[in-house]
Amino acid sequence: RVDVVCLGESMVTFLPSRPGRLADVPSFDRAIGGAESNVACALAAAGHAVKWVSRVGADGFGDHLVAAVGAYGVDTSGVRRDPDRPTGVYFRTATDRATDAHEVAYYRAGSAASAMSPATVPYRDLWAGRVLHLSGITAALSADCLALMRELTRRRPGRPLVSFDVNHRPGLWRDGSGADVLLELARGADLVFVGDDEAAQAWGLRGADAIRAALPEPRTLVVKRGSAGATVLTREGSDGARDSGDDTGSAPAQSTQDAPAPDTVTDMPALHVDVVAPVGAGDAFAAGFLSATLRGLPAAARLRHGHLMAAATLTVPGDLGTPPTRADADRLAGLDARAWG
Ligand code: KDG
Repeated sequence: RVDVVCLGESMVTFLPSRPGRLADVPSFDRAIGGAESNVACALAAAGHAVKWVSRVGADGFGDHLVAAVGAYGVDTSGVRRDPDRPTGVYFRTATDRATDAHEVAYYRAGSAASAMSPATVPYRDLWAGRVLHLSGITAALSADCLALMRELTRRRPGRPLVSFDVNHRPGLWRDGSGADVLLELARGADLVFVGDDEAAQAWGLRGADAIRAALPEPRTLVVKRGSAGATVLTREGSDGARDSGDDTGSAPAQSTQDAPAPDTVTDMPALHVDVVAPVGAGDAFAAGFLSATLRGLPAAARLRHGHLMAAATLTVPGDLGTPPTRADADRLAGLDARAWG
C-alpha cells in the first residue's frame, strides 16, 4: 500500500567544490536533485511507503539516480528508462553565501523526463497512493508535461489528495507563461505549498490573505516565509488523504454561489539554523508537512514537522539532509510552544 506517489524530473546535480562563479569553479561534486524525488526520499526516511514516478535516460546518470533514490527506500519501479533521450543534469554555484546569490545552469532541455505524458509514465500508478505529490517544475518541462499536469490536477471523484508545490523556477519559464499556468494548476490541487517570495514574484501577491483570495479552491494552503516561519490556512473537514475516512477532500471547495468556508489559520516560526544552502529546504518542508498529515496530526504539528525536516536540509550543501528520526521529530515537535516562539 503506497502512502505517497511523487511525480517529477530528477537530475544529477553538480555542487561546486568552492564558492565562485560558474565560469571560475574548477570542479564539482556529484549529488542528486529533483524537487519531487527530494520529497519522496525524505518521506521514505520518515517511514512512509513512497513511489517515485519519472523518466530517466538509459545512461549512467539514469542508473545513478534510480539507485540513489532507491537507496532512501523509495519504490522506483515507476521510473521508465528512455533509450533516446538523456538524463537531465544541472550545475549549481554559490557565489555569495551571505546573500545566497547562486547560479543554476540546467542541461535538461529534451531530457528523458521532458517526454513524460500519460502514455510514457505508468499512469495508473499515479492514482495508487493516499497522496499524489506534484510540483510546478514539471509543467515547465514540455507541452506533454504540461498536458500531464493539467490532467493530474483536474478534479475528479475519488482521487487521492493532490499536493502541489508551486516551485516557480523563472529560468524554466522563459516565455513568461509560468505565472498563469502555476495559478491554474494550484487551483486544481487539494493542498498547495507556496513561498511568499515566489507568490510575490510570480503573481504580485503579498501576504497569506492575498494569496488565499487568489487561490480559494484548495482546502489547505501553506504559505512559507523562509526563516520567518510558515502559515497554514485550512478549511474544516478532512484533508482528503484517501483512507482518512472522508473522501470529500477532492470535491471543489465551493460552489459558484457559496462563499468559501472560513479558514482556520495557524502560524509557526521556523527553527534558527546556520544555513549552508537553502536548495531543497522547501521539498523537505513539504515532506515533513505531508508526513504529519498522513499521520493525522494537527496543523501546528504539521508545520513543526515541516520546519524540522527543512532544518536538516538547510544545514548541508546538497538537496537532502539526514532527517531526524520519527521519534526525535515527535519529541522536538511536541516541545512547549515557547521553545518554538
Ligand atoms: O527544490 C530543489 C530543486 O529545485 C532542485 O533539486 C532542482 O528540481 C530541481 C529544479 O528543477 O529546479
